[in-house]
Amino acid sequence: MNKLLIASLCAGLLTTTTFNTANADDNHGVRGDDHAPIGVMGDHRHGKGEFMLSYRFMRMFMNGNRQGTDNVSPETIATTVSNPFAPPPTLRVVPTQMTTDMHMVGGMYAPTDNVTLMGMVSYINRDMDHITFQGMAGTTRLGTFNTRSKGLGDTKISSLIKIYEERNHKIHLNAGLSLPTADIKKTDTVLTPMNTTPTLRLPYAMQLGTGTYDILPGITYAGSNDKLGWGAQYSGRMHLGRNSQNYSRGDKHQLSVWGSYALVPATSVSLRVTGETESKIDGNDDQITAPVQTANPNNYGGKRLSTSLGFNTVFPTGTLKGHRFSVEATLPVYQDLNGTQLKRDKAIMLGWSKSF
Ligand SMILES: [Cu+2]
Repeated sequence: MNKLLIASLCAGLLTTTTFNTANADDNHGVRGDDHAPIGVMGDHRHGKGEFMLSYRFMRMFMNGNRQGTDNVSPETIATTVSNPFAPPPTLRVVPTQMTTDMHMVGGMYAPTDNVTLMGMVSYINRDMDHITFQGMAGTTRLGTFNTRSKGLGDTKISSLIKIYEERNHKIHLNAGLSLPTADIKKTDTVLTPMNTTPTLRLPYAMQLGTGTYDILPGITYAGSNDKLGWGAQYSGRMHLGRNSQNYSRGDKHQLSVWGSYALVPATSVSLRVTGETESKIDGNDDQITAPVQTANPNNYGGKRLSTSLGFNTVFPTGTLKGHRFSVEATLPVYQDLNGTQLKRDKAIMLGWSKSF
């Protein structure tokens, strides 16, 4: 993963230093920092009649467990955390790590200078490793197993509406809706403490969407001068009612603040800090009852702070003219998690986009 980031950075630096950068400012829209770091969604608008196509790939890792801000071992969880679906009295299956891959294809179109419309579909691949402890009590490990789910994610549509714009400062509203196009009834085979391997509905964390229509409000500010760019975005996700399985994922609020420096006009590096809060799940799916932390709606959400290093380049000339390549690597700084949960580890996002 680190090699991938370094390779992307080197490739970007190499290509941009070969360009004659003196003319780059003549070519409207080729600044690297015209876009926010790739992890920020709905960060920029387009001019009337302009289209943009984009592809993003994100890989997120989770590793090890935490209660609040304290790390906790699988043995401690298996012997001390009570199981709401008892018996057994405590949790006997403990997740140890998770990888989520997300492919996102997006389109943008500006019917007027004041409004840009945006849509995004995604394909998600989740993979979680677990330890199963033997029987009703104790710390004897029976074995390990892995569950997987993959498929279409929820679909997002939104409008970016201009509030204010002058040469160096832009503000717009983000008004979005998430459509429940993802499957929330995924199943897989598990290893139980009794050494059986039934196929069960997977816990909430392994499902591919929320199952609800969600509103996605936000406001975005972006500023720039000669070499520097900066910006901030609030974005939220509020769930409308409960889904077909009688629960609602926790509402989310996120604030990102970033700054960027243009190495040459077409290429910028960025630093971003993101804080977010997420509530626990409301209600429950009565098909999800295994003795594992992820089956308990209270073991979701919390407060998180992360920092991201990014790179953004758009080719000003040549056969790749107008093609933008971006990468952003994220590390968690602080995580205060509700109940008992896997904690986030590093994440990386790669992106391509092209305006027409
Ligand atoms: Cu765009």
